[in-house]
Amino acid sequence: MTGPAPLAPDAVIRGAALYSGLLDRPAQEALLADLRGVVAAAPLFSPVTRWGKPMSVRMTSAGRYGWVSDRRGYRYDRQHPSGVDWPPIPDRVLDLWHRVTGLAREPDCCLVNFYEGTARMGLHQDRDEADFSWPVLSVSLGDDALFRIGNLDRGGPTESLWLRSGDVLVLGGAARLLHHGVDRVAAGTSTLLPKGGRINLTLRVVD
Ligand SMILES: O=C(O)CCC(=O)C(=O)O
Ligand SMILES: [Mn+2]
Repeated sequence: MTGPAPLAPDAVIRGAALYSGLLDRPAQEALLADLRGVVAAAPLFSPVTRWGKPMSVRMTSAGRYGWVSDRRGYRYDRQHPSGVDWPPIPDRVLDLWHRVTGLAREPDCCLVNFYEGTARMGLHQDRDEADFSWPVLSVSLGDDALFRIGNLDRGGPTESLWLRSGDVLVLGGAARLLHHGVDRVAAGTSTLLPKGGRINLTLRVVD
């Protein structure tokens, strides 16, 4: 691993590194403009679980791989469900990854999660990647989200924190495989998205 040293976090919660307000409003707006381009090339879709249950989050991806879930299960795919390649990860997103992680290696996937209304994400581990020594970096944009972080096993005590627009969270090292999820999004807490809601970007090295 080469490159500049990783950035020092503002807080560490169960080993997860939190960079509060790392992106100021102009940086958030610039990222949002980039994401509009991603969504134009690879529209948001509503994934279903292996059991056919719709997920409440709509999603798309950028990069060599995108994360998809359907009746065939969860996996990384080279193409959007429509059959088109995923658009490239915007340079601004890659710059943020390099700046925060200090890694020279680029992420393969930038998952874009869009939370509207009562959308949430149940406790899970990110474990569809080949090598868990690479960190996962996530960016929050828009309304505040109540994020829950737990343990390597499914049960046990958890801690909750509010992720706000411009916050960056890194799950790396011993925290890489911690269970985590989003219990709810607080409508009207941000003016970034004209119609409200929350966008989460999750950057991962896949293979
Ligand atoms: O929305 C978030 O903050 C978390 C998203 C997440 O955990 C995931 O997409 O795997
Ligand atoms: Mn996750």
